[in-house]
Amino acid sequence: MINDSAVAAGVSAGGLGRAQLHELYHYLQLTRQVEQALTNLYRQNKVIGGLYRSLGQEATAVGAVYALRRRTDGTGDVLAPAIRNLGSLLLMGAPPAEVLRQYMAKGNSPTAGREQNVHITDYQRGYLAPISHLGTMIEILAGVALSFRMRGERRVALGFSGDGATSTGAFHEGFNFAAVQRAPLVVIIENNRYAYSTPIERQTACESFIEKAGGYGVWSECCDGNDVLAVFGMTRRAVERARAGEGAALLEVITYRRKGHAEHDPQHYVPAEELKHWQERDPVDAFERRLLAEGWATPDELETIRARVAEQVERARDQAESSPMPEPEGALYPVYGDAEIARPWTRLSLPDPHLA
Ligand SMILES: Cc1ncc(C[n+]2csc(CCOP(=O)(O)OP(=O)(O)O)c2C)c(N)n1
Ligand SMILES: [Mg+2]
Repeated sequence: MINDSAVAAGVSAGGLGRAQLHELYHYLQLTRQVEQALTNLYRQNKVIGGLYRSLGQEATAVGAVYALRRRTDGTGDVLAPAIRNLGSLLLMGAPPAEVLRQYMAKGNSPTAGREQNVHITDYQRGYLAPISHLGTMIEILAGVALSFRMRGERRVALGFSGDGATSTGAFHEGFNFAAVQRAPLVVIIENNRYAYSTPIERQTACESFIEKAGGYGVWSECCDGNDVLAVFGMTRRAVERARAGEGAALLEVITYRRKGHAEHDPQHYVPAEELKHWQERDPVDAFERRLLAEGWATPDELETIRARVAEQVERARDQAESSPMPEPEGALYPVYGDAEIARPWTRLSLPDPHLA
């Protein structure tokens, strides 16, 4: 079972005011409800490709990205999400309808149907599409963070990595480089216990992933990934250090992947009691209980937020469903960044074999 002793205990509201706490709840609900809409669309064969759920992990994406300097003009912090960080894109400013169009591969989606799910780059909002090869984004982010440092920009790069992705060479090379360069890179290892069907016991001989931080010589912290305020507080500390020139940080959140690797995976390898244990630690329910118990929100206020989100998601879904699929010939360009193409097959100025 999960090593509970690695989970830091005791957090406060982290200096957040009532409106900010409500905003966090809004984004937790938005992430969950957008994903629920996606699940329904997937079952209707309207989602193209796999659907990788973040059910039970929403607090990680939401809490962490809330600690970033989020801008929409290309001057803010930069994020590289992994497949289970849909919520992080919503926080960085992606409208739900745009996200749904992307998952449905619509012609007016950010990649016009060429890419799936969170594989979207937006330099203005500050997020980079993940490269599918695990660990590779840590190398990319090491470069992004180094460029911030070299240009004297007080910006930070934040990357998510699964527990499985930490076992790649790319993860090690990228992170070590950032550590040595004292680049402002914060990496959050999302320990959700599984990589496909491989449990963490077969992924690492360490008790906790942050034990590896000593080997890199960086600052580290671990927290309960299902506690949105703990994730926010931990990430904020790492981001502030990085922004102040104190270098990279390796963070770990303890959470759990409540669904299979993707919707097609019935997760037969998961013991039922393990699922039940984590269902009872649902991050959205836990935050709701906390908001009420501390008097940070009333039941009516929470109901209003949930209803507003439901309405927003329904509008987004209608908009995405009524969007057109891409034109088939659009797949031929712009593949290599060609600005203008007379005929798709002439992009390298080669003789056209069909006309020869
Ligand atoms: C280098 C590499 N090896 C294998 C894969 C196939 N693959 C995609 S996701 C995945 C599991 C990832 O597990 P983890 O990093 O723990 O992330 P999680 O799915 O739990 O969020 C694997 C093995 C890949 N994309 N890249
Ligand atoms: Mg995992």
